[in-house]
Amino acid sequence: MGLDEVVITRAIVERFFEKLSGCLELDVAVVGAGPSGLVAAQRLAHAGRKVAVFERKLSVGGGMWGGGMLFNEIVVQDEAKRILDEAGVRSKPYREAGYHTADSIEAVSVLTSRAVQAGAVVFNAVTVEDVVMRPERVTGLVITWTAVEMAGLHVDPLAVRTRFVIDTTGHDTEVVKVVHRKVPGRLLTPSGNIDGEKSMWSDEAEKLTLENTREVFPGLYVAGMAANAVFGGPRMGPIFGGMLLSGDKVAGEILERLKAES
Ligand code: 48H
Ligand code: FE2
Repeated sequence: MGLDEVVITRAIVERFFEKLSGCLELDVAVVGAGPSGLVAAQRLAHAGRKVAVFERKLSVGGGMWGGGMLFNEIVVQDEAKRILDEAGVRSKPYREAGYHTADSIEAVSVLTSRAVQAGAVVFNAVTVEDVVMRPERVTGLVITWTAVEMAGLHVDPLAVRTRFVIDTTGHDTEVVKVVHRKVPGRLLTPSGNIDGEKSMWSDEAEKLTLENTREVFPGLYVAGMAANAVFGGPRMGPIFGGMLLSGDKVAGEILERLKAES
């Protein structure tokens, strides 16, 4: 059989657009494919929900590839080890009780493969630049190619509709920032504003990450590092248990909401 460049091209174009048009109306849109976003997407998709993940970079995994300061091992605490176990990420107990380590490359690749195989569709190199709002609720996302953003081209974006959005964009908490800019003072934080991330305090930060994983504006949840950045919690350093547990928690809460609202 002779290979035909145009058949190859048509196959890519058709399959991509099938995938994209299948994701224009979602149950949940996850913004950012770091550890918290990947875990949330996996759990939601596994429960049969229509989920897409939009990731600005070409690669998924966010800040997990580099472990701590590029030493490619991650640490998780006892409470979070079950998430690595359930996904099939191997970990080793450290000699101090309560700490476990895992290879960060294995952690990213296995969590990604679980999410995708559960049915979450990942769109890489796509940046979320705005939200769709009906006055009192976030009802969609405004997306563009990261390449367009990088080149500074004046190109109008496209939109997807979704019942819930999860901001898992990490330290920059980009979706919440957009909403805050459009409707200042109206976030569901104590101040109504973005309270800002505090300095490192691992123990407190890991607890608060879970507490801060919640709805921050109708239709918009925040999870992972973004949760502390929005609600004024400290950073935790390179311990990833809170990120995994936060992704798991936000998925559980949204599954309840979807059930209640349908
Ligand atoms: C599309 C976007 C956009 C956008 C950003 O930072 P992440 O790894 O996120 P988390 O919260 O799952 O994990 C945080 C962790 O990596 C970390 O930084 C920790 C634990 N720090 C502790 C400390 O003390 O520093 O991933 C976020 C992802 C990235 O891949 C971004 O490229 C992506 O979101 N992203 N994608 N549209 N507007 N903004
Ligand atoms: Fe970080």
